[in-house]
Amino acid sequence: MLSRLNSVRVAVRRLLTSPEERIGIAVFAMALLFVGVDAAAAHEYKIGAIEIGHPWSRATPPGAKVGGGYLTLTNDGDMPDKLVSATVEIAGRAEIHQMSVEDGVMKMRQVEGGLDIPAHGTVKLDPSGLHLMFLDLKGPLVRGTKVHGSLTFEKAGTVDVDFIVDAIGASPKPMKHDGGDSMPGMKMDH
Ligand SMILES: [Cu+2]
Repeated sequence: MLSRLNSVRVAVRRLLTSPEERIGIAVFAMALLFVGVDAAAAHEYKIGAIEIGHPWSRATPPGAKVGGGYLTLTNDGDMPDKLVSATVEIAGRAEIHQMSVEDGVMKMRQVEGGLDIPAHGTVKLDPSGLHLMFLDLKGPLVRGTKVHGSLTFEKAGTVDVDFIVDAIGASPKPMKHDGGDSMPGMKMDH
């Protein structure tokens, strides 16, 4: 990565004379670099009419027994489908959870009977709502690694997926949820 940037810098220095121009181009090159990193991190799968966008998880602190799994499910088909189960190698089991806030207390409950994915609809699992809960973790989820797992849909069948492990605090939304047994005020409603 650095060598790529350095080679850009060298090329830029050859072409430009003023420091302002150099800085402007360097900033632009950096921006391109980050876009590149982001695109490389995104990954997706497809089975039947179901597209699975960027399965990811968050690193867990040592000793944690639970973790979360997040992804986007898009149904390109004319028939509704359901996510009925998930597995992940590092956990004893995985459940589909819905998080909600009731009377100021964050609660999680299992989604009974599978998670509906409407025809031509998209369902997002993220740290602030619906998520996969990895239970009985056999080891920590380590940032930068991948965790092998599978998703089973009622109609589309089963597909193997890798969850990319991001930082502990990584979240597309500001709300905190570490899937955690360490989080004050959170009741695990299993
Ligand atoms: Cu949960």
